[in-house]
Parts: sequence; structure tokens; C-alpha cells
Amino acid sequence: MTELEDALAPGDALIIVDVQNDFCPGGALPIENGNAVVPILNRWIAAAVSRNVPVYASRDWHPAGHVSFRQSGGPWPPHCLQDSEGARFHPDLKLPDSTVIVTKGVRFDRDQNSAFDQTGLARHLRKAGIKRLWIGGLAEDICVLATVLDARREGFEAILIREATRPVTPRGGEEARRKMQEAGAAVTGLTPAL
Ligand code: VGL
Ligand code: ZN
Repeated sequence: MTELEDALAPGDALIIVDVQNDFCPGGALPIENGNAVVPILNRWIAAAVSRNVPVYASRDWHPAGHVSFRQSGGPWPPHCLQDSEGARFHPDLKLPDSTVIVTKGVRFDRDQNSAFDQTGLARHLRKAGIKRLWIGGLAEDICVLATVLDARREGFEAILIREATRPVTPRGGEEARRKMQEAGAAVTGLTPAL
């Protein structure tokens, strides 16, 4: 397993997926204990900032009546409507001013679960000389999974931060970790102390 001293080195980036109010308890598509990822991610953010490692945060950002909503024949209740309170990042998530925001889920014709899906993220990372990604956020079995798989397809090393993610269902989480590992991603139980 990767040692903590080796984590967040030059050439690394921290990728935080969809830590938004609607995916936390009280939101429109709440994930059990979704908010529990926030203090963990804050420690990773602090470590990334102190090591000059860039932080990226994706957000689900849907137009009204999005194709992924049940009213439109999709699987989900309406969530993360553009500019709504539910679409805001969790208020306790301490994103630095330098955070690169990646907006997805804006297309009218299909959903974008991965932060790489037609966002230009891979190009942005390559231009910044990034080779390895530390990834956490919500939900482990939906958008985190899709993001990790695309990271591997795009040729990045990918490490899932186990404590910094939560699934929609526990079964889904197990399946997701298996798929990520099959794709060559690593899973770490490490988290920096404060
Ligand atoms: C997500 C369901 C619908 C996610 C987004 O961020 O994991 N899940 N839209
Ligand atoms: Zn969505």
C-alpha cells in the first residue's frame, strides 16, 4: 500500500466528486452518512494545499427536467438543480480559493456521471503535469466509480480514498471497489492527521 508520506506528491491532484448538499442527509438524493466524508476530505485538502498539490471539485449541475430525473424517465429524483441550495458544495467543505471547479450533468440529452465526461478535465490535468489522482466524494457507486474508471481510461494513476467516499447502497460500494481495482485503481485506508 502507498505510504502517507508518498501521498500528494508533485504530479498528484486531489479530486473531490460531488460533495453537494443534495447528496447529504436532508438533501434531495441523500446518501447515508454522505456528510461524513467532509471532515476527512478537509484533512486531505489541508495536506494538498501544504504540499502545493492542486484540488479539483466536481459538481452535478442539472437543468430543470434533466433526463436523469424520474419525471423525464430517468432513475433519480430531481437533484442538484443549477444555482439551487441543494447544488451547493457542503457548507463545511473547506475548498481553497484555487480549487478548479468541474461542472457536469448540464447536457439536455444524457447524464454525465464522470467528472471526465465532456468536461475537458483530462486535458486540464495533463497540461498541469498531473499523473496521479487521489479521489473521494459522492457517490462511491455512481459518480466516484465513473470518475475513477475514466481516470484509468485516460491513463492516470488513480487511488480511491476509502474513508472519503460513501455509496448509495453498501452492495453498490463493494461492487464499485471491485470494478475500480479491476481497472487498475488502488484503494487506500490512509488519511493524514491534522
Ligand atoms: C450522482 C446520482 C445522480 C453522483 C449524480 O454524484 O453520484 N448520483 N447524479
Ligand atoms: Zn445527477
